[in-house]
Amino acid sequence: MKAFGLLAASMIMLTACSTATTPAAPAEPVAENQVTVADRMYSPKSLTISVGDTVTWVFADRGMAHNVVADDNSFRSALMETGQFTHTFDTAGTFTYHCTPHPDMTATIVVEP
Ligand SMILES: [Cu+2]
Repeated sequence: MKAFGLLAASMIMLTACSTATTPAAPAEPVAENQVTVADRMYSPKSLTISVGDTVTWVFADRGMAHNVVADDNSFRSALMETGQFTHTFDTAGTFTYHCTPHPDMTATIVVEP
């Protein structure tokens, strides 16, 4: 019985493993803690990270420049159509930010302790 249980457990693990290694649908790889700036919006609109994590904003709205400006001015990027901006969050809290030319473009980074 013990051996059967072990076999069943390893089969479950094998199943889980093969599921995990199934190639994902062909799409652009999305890095951890990444926000895409495209189509006149930030995506995701709310991102939850941990203290010490670095967020990368990837600008990809050709023909329209955006930036990333913290409402408390703790971080600010240049105006960019393409390129990347990174910021490391060293304190916990909720950080709202916006785009200077498009004040309706807003999003939030939640930094958990
Ligand atoms: Cu903008």
